[in-house]
Amino acid sequence: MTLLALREGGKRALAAALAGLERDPEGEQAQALLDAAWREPKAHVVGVTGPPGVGKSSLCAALVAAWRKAGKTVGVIAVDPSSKSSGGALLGDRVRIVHDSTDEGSFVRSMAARDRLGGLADQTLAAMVVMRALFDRVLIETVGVGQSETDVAGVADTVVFCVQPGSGDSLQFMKAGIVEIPHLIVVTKADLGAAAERARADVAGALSLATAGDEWPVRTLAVSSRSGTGIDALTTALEAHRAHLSADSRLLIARHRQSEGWVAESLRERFGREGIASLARLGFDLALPAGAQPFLRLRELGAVLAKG
Ligand SMILES: Nc1nc2c(ncn2[C@@H]2O[C@H](COP(=O)(O)OP(=O)(O)O)[C@@H](O)[C@H]2O)c(=O)[nH]1
Ligand SMILES: [Mg+2]
Repeated sequence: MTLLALREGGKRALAAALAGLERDPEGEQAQALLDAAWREPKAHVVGVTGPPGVGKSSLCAALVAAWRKAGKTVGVIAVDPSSKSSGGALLGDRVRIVHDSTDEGSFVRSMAARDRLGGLADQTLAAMVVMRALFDRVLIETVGVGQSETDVAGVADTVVFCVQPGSGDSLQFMKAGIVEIPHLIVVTKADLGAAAERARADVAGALSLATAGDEWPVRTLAVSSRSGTGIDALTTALEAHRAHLSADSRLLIARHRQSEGWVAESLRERFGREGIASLARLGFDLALPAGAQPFLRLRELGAVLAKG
């Protein structure tokens, strides 16, 4: 399916294209679509992460509603935390984003995390790239277990980390440098009262000097998806980060780094460390030339390694 056909075919066409990508990700059609979509990024890609039950799905639903009201189109990728080894849903958590399925301007795709190390489904990147070429905003919900928070940083422009009032654990991880510092920290369930504001102040205090790379001071907000409190402030903060990224080519640089990391990781998964080492011997390196397309690059380097 071509990008043009996708633009004209609406949600049905998109669902079919994503199914095709999952079925045969290496196929010629899939690769052509990915290359084309890669060249035409449109959306601001926002990753929403945090532990199960913190309120990510509810927050995504609230963001979709807010953006739709503002006339933006939104694609959502919800990564299902269930895995083969846990045999189903983790802590009873299922990805559930309540939205209007008849709305042509929003689209929700659920994906199983499978057992990929790090927690983000393999197909997430491909789906993100396609949806990024179609919508104004792309949201990626992923459960934060262990290191998987850092994983969403590999696909999102802006990372929102959700913290529940009264739980200091996730914050400890960040302070200890176990997970990367997100761009925005959202204390959820602000309708629960003073605990939320206290949690927000605690987080803000603890991270007062923290920056999420490229000089972006981390912002903390208290939000209630239930009452709607703080949702406007959140969309405003997201726009502010988007504007920050747009300046000085930061967005281009960040996306380039993400692609480079993704190509390296994919090659490592397929060919192991020895494979990577032999690339150097053959005179190739993992650095992605400026402007190079990651899917194409992966095919090229993969072909080199497959030949041996
Ligand atoms: N009081 C309150 N409860 C919320 C809010 N957002 C989510 N919840 C509840 O928290 C639970 C987990 O929400 P969910 O969005 O599924 O969390 P997820 O597992 O992080 O995606 C559900 O029972 C929600 O109803 C909120 O803003 N206020
Ligand atoms: Mg959820």
